[in-house]
Amino acid sequence: MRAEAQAQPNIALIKYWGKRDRDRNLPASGSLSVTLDSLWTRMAVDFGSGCAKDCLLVNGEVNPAMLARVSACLDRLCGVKRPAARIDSTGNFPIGAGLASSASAFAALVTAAARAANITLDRLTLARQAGATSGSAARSLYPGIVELCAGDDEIQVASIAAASEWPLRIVVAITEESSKPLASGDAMIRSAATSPFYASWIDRQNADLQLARAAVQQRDFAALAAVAEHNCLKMHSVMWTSRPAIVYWNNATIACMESIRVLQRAGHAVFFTIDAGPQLKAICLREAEASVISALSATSGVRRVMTSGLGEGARLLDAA
Ligand code: 2P0
Repeated sequence: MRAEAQAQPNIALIKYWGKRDRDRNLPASGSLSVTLDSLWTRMAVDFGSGCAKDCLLVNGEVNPAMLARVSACLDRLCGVKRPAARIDSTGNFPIGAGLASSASAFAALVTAAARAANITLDRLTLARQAGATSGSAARSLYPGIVELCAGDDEIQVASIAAASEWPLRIVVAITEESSKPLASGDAMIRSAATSPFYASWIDRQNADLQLARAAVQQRDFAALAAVAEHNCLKMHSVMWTSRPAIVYWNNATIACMESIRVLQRAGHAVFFTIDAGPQLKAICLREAEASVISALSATSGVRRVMTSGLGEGARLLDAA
């Protein structure tokens, strides 16, 4: 009746920004990401706690704001006749701040809930269940470098390189710890409805995915850097040209981009990406990591940096 699982967030290098089917939460295009190892969310799901209604605690505090999404995810997975659940979520990084906390949360939730309800599902089915609540969560079921294909009717997800096959490092510059003002799901719906660039953004996603996939297969860091930065800046152009405009950056985000440019001019193997929040994520080879940490830590407005390698997909911690 109770099980606990852990998942790590993932950072997209080719972004998901737009939905094809809002009811089923299907993405309008594929995406490609890296699953982290040192940032994590743990979810314990207990269907035998005896509570009358679902109850969600996040880092020890009751969290009514996220409960509806969590309950809907459990209903989809276990059926509406399931017992009420007590869900305990803990994590070691800021929530709702553009660090993919919903990806790790829902990947861990479906993994724990399926075990707690004694339902046996393969990894892809769990990924589709997680993705139905949070599109990016489907990728956190898988390790290393992960590609999600939009598919005709259902998403497909697969790991295209293990962490050991290309041990990239990720340095996250945290410029703001509080939650973002606009949830990414609502923001991408606004972009689709209002940005004049949205259609061409979606049209070009397959070409970018192909370039990124080939770069991963050939371990071609420069090629991956070029397409990932371009893809990130295109997504933010779509956000900026939405009405009202969606701007997640702050001054420190831009200062961090300049710090990465300085490192690149000095020959370091590093590139940046930015998601629906003001944090900058630097992806680098191991030999560049110390310089990246030092440059981002010294950048004006950076509160702290977190570092990570590539990690495993969601997994059970225990079951009882
Ligand atoms: C990504 N993001 O590919 C992109 C880049 C944010 C920017 O996926 O509406 O929280 O719940 O499916 O998964 C964040 O979107 O959105 C996201 P929903 P989700 O990582």
